[in-house]
Amino acid sequence: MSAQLKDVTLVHTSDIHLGSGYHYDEYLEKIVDVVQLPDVNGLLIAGDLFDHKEVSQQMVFDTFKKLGETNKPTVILPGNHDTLLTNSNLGFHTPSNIHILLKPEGESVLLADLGVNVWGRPVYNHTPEFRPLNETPDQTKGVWNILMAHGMVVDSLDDNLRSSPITIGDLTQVDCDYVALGHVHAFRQILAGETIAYYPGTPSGIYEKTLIKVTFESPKGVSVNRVDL
Ligand SMILES: [Mn+2]
Repeated sequence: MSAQLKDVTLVHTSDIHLGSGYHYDEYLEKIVDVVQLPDVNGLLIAGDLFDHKEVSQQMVFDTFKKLGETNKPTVILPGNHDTLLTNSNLGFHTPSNIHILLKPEGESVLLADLGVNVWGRPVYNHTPEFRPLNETPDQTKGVWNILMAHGMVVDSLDDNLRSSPITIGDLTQVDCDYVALGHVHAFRQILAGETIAYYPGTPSGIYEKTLIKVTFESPKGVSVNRVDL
C-alpha cells in the first residue's frame, strides 16, 4: 500500500434475487438508501442481482434506473442466477455509472475517480469445473484492488462436488486488498491467510438482512462493517 491511495467506502451486497417475490423493491430501495449516504463512494453487487431470466422488462428497467440514479460507480458480477445478464442478447441500456463484468475469462474495471480496480469472472456455467477465483490477475499499482467472486467456499476440491467452488487455497493466493464474495445467504468472514474476504449476506428474502460497508484508508488499511437493514 502506498500513501497516495485515496480513502474509499463501498457498499458490498449480493444475492438480491430480484423477481423472486420476496419484497424485492423494498430491499432495493434500502440498498440504494445506504449507497446514497454521503460517506459511500460506490457499490459492488457480487452476483444474483436477478433471480431468473424471465424477470419482467419493467423490473429490469426500474432496477437499472434506481441504480443509475445514485450516480455512484456500481460494479455488477453476474452470479449463477443472473442468466438475464449473461444472455448475450441484452435488450436494455444500462446507465453510465454501471459496469457489468461479462467476459467469461474475467475482466477488470478501473474506477479511476475512486482509485479502485475491480476484477471478477462471471458465472456462465455453474458446475464443479467452473472456478471463480483461480488464476487471478496481479495487483494494479497505485489503486485499491478488489476481486469479486460468486461461488461456494470449500476447504478443497476433494471435499465435495460443489458448483463454482472457491477453495481456501484460491483465497490464500490472491493478491488484492479485499475479496467481495457472493452466493451464500449469510454474513460471513472467510479466513484464508492474509486475505480479507467476506460474504455480505442477502438484503432480501427470509434470512437476516445484511450488507457490508467496506472502507479503504491509507495507511490504516481495510475495515469491514456489517449493516443490518
Ligand atoms: Mn448464487
